[in-house]
Amino acid sequence: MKVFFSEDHRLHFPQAELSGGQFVTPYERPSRAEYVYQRLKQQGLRDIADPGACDMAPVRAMMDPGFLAFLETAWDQWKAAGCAGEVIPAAIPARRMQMARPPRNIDGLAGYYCLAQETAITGGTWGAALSSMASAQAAQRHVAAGARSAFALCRPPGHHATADMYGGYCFLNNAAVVAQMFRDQGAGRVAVLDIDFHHGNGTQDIFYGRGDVFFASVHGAPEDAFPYFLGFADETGAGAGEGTTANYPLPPGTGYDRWSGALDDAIARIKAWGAEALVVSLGVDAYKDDPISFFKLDSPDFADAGRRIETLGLPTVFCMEGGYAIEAVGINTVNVLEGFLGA
Ligand code: FKS
Ligand code: ZN
Repeated sequence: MKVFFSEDHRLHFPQAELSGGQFVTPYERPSRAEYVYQRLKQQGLRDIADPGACDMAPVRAMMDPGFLAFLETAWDQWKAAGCAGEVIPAAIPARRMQMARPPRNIDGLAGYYCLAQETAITGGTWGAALSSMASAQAAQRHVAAGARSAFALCRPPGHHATADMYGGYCFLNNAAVVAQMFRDQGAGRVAVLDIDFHHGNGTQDIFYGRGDVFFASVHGAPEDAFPYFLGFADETGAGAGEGTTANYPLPPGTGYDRWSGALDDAIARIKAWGAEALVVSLGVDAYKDDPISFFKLDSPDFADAGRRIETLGLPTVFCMEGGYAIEAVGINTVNVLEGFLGA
C-alpha cells in the first residue's frame, strides 16, 4: 500500500491546548505522525511519497471562502491586533446569537469560525493543514489511477472540520474532500467510514443533505464524549440525504465485541447501499490506553478491523485522524493497514 506523507505537518505545533481549565501541551502533537512513519517503515510499508502541493480547486469548491481566508490570515491578524499568544478566541456564538455576520475584530472572527476552543492556530497551522490535505489528495489520485488502496498520513487531522468551522484539532476536512474527488471523477456513490473514537461531525455535516455520499461513524456517545453536540443515533440524514448517515454511539468501557458489531453493521449498510469507493477516517483512539478516550480496543483488534473493512472490496483511501497513546498510535494504525492487506 502506497503511503503519502508530508514533513510539513511539523509546521503545526501549538504550545497550548485548553484542557481542564489549563493550558497543556497538545495531545495532537508532531510525534504522533513520526511514530506512524517509523512503524510503517519497520513493517515494510516503505513506499512513502511526498504528496507535492495541495490542489486548491476541490478545497475551494467545498469550503466557505470566508473560512479559508480566515484560516490563511488568522495568525497575522492576531499578531497585528497585538495578541501575545496563539489564536484562541474567547467567545463563540451560542444560542440565539447572530450567525450571519462575521465580526471584523479578529478575536470575534476566530470565535465565529471556531467550534471548540481547545485548538490553537499558530503561524504554521495553515501550511500544515494544506500539506495534510495534499497527502489525502495524492492518496485519492493514486487510488483513482487504479490502486486498490492508499494511506494518507494526514496531520493535522480533519474530520471535525466543517465547510466553515475548525476545532477538535482539525482545520480542513481531508476525508470529505477525498470523497468529493471520487464523485467528481465519476464514482456515483461514495462512502466515508469513520472509526476514530470521536464522531466525525464535520464530515457528517458536509454530506448530511446529500444522497450520493454515505457517512457511517462508530464513536463515543455524545452524552459522554467530544464533540458532544452531534453523533446521535437518530441523525440519519436530511432531504435527499435521508438514510445516508449512520451513527453508532457507544458507551464508556465499550470493548471490541460490541465495537466490532457496530463496525459490521456499518459495513453491511455501506455494502447494501452500493458504494463504489470508500474513504476511511482512520483514528486509533478507540485503543484501551488512549489518554482522552474510553473504549477498550487492544492492538490486535485494529488488525481485525482492517480485515473487516477489506471485505467491502472497494477502492479505499485511508486518511489519518486521531490517536494519542503516542507509541501505540504507530502500531495500531499500521495494524489496520496490515489487516486490510491480509498481511
Ligand atoms: C482533552 C479533551 C480533548 C478534543 C478531542 C478532539 C479529538 C480529535 C480527533 C481527531 F481525529 F480529529 F484528531 N477534546 N482534555 O481525535 O477526533
Ligand atoms: Zn478522535
